[in-house]
Amino acid sequence: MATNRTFTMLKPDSIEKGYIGAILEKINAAGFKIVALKMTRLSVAHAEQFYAIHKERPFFGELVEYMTRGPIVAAILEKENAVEDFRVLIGATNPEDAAEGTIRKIYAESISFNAIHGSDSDENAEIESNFHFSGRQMF
Ligand code: 3AN
Repeated sequence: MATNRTFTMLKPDSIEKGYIGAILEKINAAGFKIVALKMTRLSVAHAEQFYAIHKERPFFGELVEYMTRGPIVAAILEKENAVEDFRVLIGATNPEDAAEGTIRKIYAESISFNAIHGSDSDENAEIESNFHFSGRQMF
C-alpha cells in the first residue's frame, strides 16, 4: 500500500553551496510538509550502509567519499503519493537528463554530485527514515 511519506537528504554539495533554504522552499512550494528535519553528518560506516545496494558499482568509493565530506540535511516529507511525486520534483539521477525546473536540474552539478536524494519506494522510504530518525523526532 502506498504511504504518504518519503525521505530526503540534501547532500554535502547543496550545503556547501548554501542551497538549504532554496531547496526546502521548493519542497514546501510543491506541497510537501516537512515532518522531521535535521542537519547531521554521515560516518563512512553509515554511508556504506545507506548505499549498500551500490557496493559493487565502480562509483561506490567516490559516492561514500562525497556523502561523508560534509554535513547533510535529512528530512521526512509528507504528501499524498509522496515517493513518486518527490522523484518527479528532484528529477533524473543525472542532472543533464533532468527536466527543466527540477531540483537536480537547478542545483546539481553532475551525476556524481547530484544535490539531493529521494527514496525510490515506500519500503525504502520507511527504512531510510528509520535509519535517520527515531519515532520521537517525527511529527
Ligand atoms: P537516485 O539517487 O536518483 O535514486 P541511485 O540510487 O541510482 O540514484 O544512485 C545513488 C547515488 O549514487 C546518486 N544520487 C549519485 O550520487 C550516485 N550515482 C549513481 N549513478 C552514478 C554514476 N553512474 N556515476 C557516479 N555516481 C553515481
